[in-house]
Amino acid sequence: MKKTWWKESVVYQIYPRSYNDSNNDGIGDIPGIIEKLDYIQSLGIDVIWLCPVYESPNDDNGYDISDYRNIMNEFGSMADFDALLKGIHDRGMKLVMDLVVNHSSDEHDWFEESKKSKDNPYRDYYIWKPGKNGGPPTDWEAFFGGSAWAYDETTEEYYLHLFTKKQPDLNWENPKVREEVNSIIRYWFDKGVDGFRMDVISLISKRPIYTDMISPVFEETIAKQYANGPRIHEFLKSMNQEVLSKYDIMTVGEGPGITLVHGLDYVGEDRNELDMVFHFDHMFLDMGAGGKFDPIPYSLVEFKDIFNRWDAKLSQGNGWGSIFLGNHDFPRMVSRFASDGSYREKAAKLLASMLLSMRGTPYVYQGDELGMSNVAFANPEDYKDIETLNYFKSLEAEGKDPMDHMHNVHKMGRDNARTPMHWSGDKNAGFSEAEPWIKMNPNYPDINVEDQERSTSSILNFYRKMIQFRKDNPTLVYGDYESLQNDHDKIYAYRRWDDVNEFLVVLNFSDHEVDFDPIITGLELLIYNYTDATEDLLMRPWEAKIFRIND
Ligand code: ISL
Ligand code: CA
Repeated sequence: MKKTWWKESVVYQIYPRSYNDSNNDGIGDIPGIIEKLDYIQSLGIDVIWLCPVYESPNDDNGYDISDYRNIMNEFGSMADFDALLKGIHDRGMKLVMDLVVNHSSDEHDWFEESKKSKDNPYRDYYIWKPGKNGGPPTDWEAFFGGSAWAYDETTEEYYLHLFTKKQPDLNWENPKVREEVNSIIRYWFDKGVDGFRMDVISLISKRPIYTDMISPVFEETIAKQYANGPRIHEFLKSMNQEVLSKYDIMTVGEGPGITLVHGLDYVGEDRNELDMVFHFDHMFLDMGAGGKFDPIPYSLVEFKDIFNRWDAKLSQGNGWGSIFLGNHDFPRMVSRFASDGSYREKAAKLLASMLLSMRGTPYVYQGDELGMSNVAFANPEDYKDIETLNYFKSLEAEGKDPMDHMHNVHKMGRDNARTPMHWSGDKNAGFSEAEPWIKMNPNYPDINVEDQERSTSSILNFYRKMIQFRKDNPTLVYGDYESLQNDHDKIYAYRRWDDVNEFLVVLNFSDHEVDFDPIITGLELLIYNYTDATEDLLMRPWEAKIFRIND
């Protein structure tokens, strides 16, 4: 197992639109992030992952890029970006950006050209197919609903878009596309950027024959028809060989459809492809047959089993994992995996205890360090996310009233994680003097940085303590991992150890008091989320304890 900086780092993810608005236009921006670099550094963060800031028409909030080498005007200038990068490096931190190259915006010059004619030099930058029986080439569904094919009148063909129709899929079979991507990567690495999170990178290799969906279960369609295509590893090896390997950088691939079977293929130390991946096995446990907007309760036993199996698989091949429980695409983790009622504070600290004591690089999503929770806007018009807006449209197309289905969006919508950051109890939580691009979560007077800075027992200060604890104990980075009593449906308990330390982490993922017996002696309590915690193992609701085992 090679030791390296990105394995020892704690990553902080910023969704720039919602972080801090420096010029009071209601939209977060890069100068706003610069204003907060001291705060981010004070958490003990090593790496910032910045969601897309490139030119974009914002159909999918920056994940539809129209110019890969220029900064979106709303976010600032290239000079602002250069100042941000310098500010991050001056504080000893690193910057990882978001590489979105499975698709571009339909407003990118390449697509403007490609759709002009069938013999345009850029035609094969995208995936064009003739229709079939008067309809699209296949019955594929897009991630955000509707057909994955859009018809173009000019050339009377369909183009593929696995996401919105303003996000046409790039054709990676075309060596020119692969070279364009290598050149984009070089451009940002030569500016000093320290790595990329690669958006839906598991989807870039398409199967040569386009056949109809083989399964009504969308996750299966993703894994077997959209992701893990025949040339994916060839493309990633080539990208690594030609560009990535020439810089001291980190890469993490976002991998819809990457199941345990494929896990090591992308990140095994001997694979020379990516450093880490985000898989989603634990992020679909609470989705029923109807997908994201069909929420069901999740099982802790299954949740633990997924973490156990991924850890076992990756450590076999000296691969490395990413540990995350939330990001800009999912509901707030304290609401989703824990409890955002009277136990919210305890539950947020319990999740932090897990996130920061597991094997793998932890990813902290902006606001989770405060225990920010889901929002429940009353009106469909308050929602901005294209995925949610398409869900409302699909309901209306079935003659249903979105107002009767708001609970599904309240539970699972992506805007839950996109309401602006809570800096203070002042107007708009100090995010902006102007009306923010999306409504605030009304609970910001109770959940904000300014308040939590003043309280030693706040969630914010618990994150600082846990991050420091992880840094002081490399056992939590490189040590072994083994969970206890896997069939326990309330307690997640596991050991982390190496030849220096042995720790026991005990987390009560329930509203119930649980008398837990780990059958281990010599326990010394080090970290706890109830201020009056004791060394016994009568675990109160959402109680977390981390012990050193002094045998
Ligand atoms: O369906 C999912 C996982 O299988 C969702 O997490 C998500 O839509 C998917 O992972 C793709 O997410 C990424 O690409 C999208 C963009 O909307 C998301 O914000 C981005 O994280 C298209 O670029
Ligand atoms: Ca702004």
